Amino acid sequence: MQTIIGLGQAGCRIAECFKRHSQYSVIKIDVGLEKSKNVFSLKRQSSPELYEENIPYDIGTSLQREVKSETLFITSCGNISGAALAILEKIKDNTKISIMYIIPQKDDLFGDKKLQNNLLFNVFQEYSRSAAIERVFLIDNQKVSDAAGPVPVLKYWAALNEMICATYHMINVFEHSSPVLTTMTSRINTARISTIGLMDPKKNEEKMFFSLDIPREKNYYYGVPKKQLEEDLNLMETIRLNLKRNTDHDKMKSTYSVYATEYDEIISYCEKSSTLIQKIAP
Ligand SMILES: Nc1nc2c(ncn2[C@@H]2O[C@H](COP(=O)(O)OP(=O)(O)OP(=O)(O)O)[C@@H](O)[C@H]2O)c(=O)[nH]1
Ligand SMILES: [Mg+2]
Repeated sequence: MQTIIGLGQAGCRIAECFKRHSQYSVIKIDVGLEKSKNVFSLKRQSSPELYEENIPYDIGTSLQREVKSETLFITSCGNISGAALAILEKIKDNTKISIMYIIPQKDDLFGDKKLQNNLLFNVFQEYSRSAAIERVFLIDNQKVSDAAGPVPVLKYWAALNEMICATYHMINVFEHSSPVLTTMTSRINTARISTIGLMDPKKNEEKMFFSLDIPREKNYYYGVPKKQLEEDLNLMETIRLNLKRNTDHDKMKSTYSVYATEYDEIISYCEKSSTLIQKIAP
């Protein structure tokens, strides 16, 4: 079982989506939440710094008790994200941490949020490069929105959050199942700055959730209906062609894995990882 910790509005809402799947234990931290098991309410503060200075003592001991062996910590860069590093510090000896960092759209980045984004975007990448955390997944709301296509205003965040959760979850499920075919070997240990996304196998179109510069490793996951695995004569060639087209430099390691599913249609996802610190788009 894996722990999902959501901090702030974006973090908590995405974390909430994971409750649907029995593999996860979900913890939420924000202001104005009704306190219950695995829900922690912080006092509202006026700046990220004040959140950092005012972490209640008991939250550390509770989190240490609750976290499982692996944790995905989800946050964006609102004021409350000032508490992120202090919270991570408290649980780092109790669980293996990965971070999912949500980057707001450009028109939503100003004032404290912009400063906080500059800080967290870099710090989380430095943490993962130095192996203080397992991995950081960079997720750009604009890219997720592009992948989702047109959505009614009232369903906007819900649609993005569902897509982020489903993509992470499916890759996670595939990683923990046996492929019928794979070219995957052990991962490149230094490529820990990652992103995830969807793949349209027919059009050979990737919809990644962050535009990762110079990926070192790309892993494609294909979930194929059983019947198609038995009968489709072209699938193998399509998958290999996709891989070939998407390998854009010599040092890049591209792999694919094929899994049997009970779905009616083929589904596919991609995870990319880089060794290099990414820059904020100008
Ligand atoms: N993907 C996604 N992004 C969101 C959601 N809600 C807000 N955001 C983005 O996250 C950024 C940070 O805002 P919030 O998550 O609301 O901030 P917060 O973490 O609650 O922090 P405060 O400033 O203390 O309220 C916003 O500027 C939005 O761009 C959501 O439900 N899903
Ligand atoms: Mg908030």
